[in-house]
Amino acid sequence: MKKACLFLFTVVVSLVSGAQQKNPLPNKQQLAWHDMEYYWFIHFGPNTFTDKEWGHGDETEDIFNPTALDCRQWARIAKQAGAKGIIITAKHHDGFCLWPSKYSTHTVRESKWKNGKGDVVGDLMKACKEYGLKFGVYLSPWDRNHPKYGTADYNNVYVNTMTELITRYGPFFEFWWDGANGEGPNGKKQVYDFKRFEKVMRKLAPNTVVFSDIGPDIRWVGNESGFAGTTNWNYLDTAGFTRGAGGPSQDTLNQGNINGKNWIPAECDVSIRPGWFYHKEEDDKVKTAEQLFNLYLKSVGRGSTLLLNIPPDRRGLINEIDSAALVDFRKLRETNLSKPLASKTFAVSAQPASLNYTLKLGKTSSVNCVILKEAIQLGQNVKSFTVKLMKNNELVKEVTATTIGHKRILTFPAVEADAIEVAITDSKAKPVISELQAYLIDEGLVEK
Ligand code: FUL
Repeated sequence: MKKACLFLFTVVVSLVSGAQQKNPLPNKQQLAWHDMEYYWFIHFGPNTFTDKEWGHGDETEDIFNPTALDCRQWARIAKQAGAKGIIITAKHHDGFCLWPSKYSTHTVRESKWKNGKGDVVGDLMKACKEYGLKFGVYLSPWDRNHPKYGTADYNNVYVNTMTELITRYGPFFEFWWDGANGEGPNGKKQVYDFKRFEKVMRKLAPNTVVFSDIGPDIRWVGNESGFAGTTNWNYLDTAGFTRGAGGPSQDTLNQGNINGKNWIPAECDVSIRPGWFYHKEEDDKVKTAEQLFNLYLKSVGRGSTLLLNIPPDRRGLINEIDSAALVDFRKLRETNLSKPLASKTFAVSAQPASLNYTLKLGKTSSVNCVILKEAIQLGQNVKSFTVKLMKNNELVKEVTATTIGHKRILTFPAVEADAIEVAITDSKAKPVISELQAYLIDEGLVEK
């Protein structure tokens, strides 16, 4: 009897721990988000007019007065630039609401712009619809203007504001919770009730992916320079961590946790200019198309997404300098990454037992870029792999790397090859590679 009990106990324990060891999987919304790859952030508000990055919240509303604001121009350029969506700072740390919120007196309604009748969030929502772009919002929990900030009641204000946005302008593809938490007008910091925010969010917007340092759906990549780790797991452990200062180390956010308990992929947020908001003196510091391409390789090409910030200027327009770089960036992606030398898809049911994937180029060609995709709907499993560039069945060059995930773009000095072999050298569980492609890109674009 004792023996039987012990046996049963062992079975139960191994079943439970087996279940815990199972890889978490992305949900439908997260998969759709991974596929977006590249979309925009828009930082706009009083800071645009005061030349600040973090307004104090005491700016007079009249300061917000764009002379030619046109959200359709933003959406048109985003579309032309190949971005898949736009996330706007509906409210930044200064507390100014870009829509006429019922829960604040520091909004577009109190400004001179359109005699207080304007609504930037509403205009952008409509423009995104018109241009077939997804729409999302950033709503800063830190509020340096709201009189209730720093008191328990402010959590009600935040929930009400969030609810107002979701019900008026949703559904959103993504909702951005910034972890920043400083003092408000009464000199106190707020204890954010994120548990409640999350509950309300899930109830009102179950299909919205929610960003914060530690998710629940997407994590911060650990830097604001636009690059993910060369090893980048979509898994993250969040137990014991809080948003903001209590989050995991920046390295952990950059690389994820190989055995993390949750599917919380990294998003690379970065600005096209040094600042998040528009400043005229940064007009000569706009990233070039080549620099943006490099960031694309380091974000999308490392299995993450690229959230590129484009701050409208004081007219309320995307500046000509930025739009020129953005359109050129699209051209670079198109000329370099739309016509592979060879491409092959591998069905889930037709994976080679040896975990060796072959791509024949048809003829000897110069190659300096290989793209791989893992079938992440089944999890992320590749821990390391080797790309072998072959010519006449002889090895010409070997490139090794670690993770793949949604997409991995490897670039290297060009070699002449007629076939590519990819060997998965280590993995968590049986990996599934869904696609393998070879390209020749401009030499100057090869990642340094
Ligand atoms: C940070 C903010 O403090 C910056 O102003 C900016 O909005 C960036 C995207 O997130 O936490």
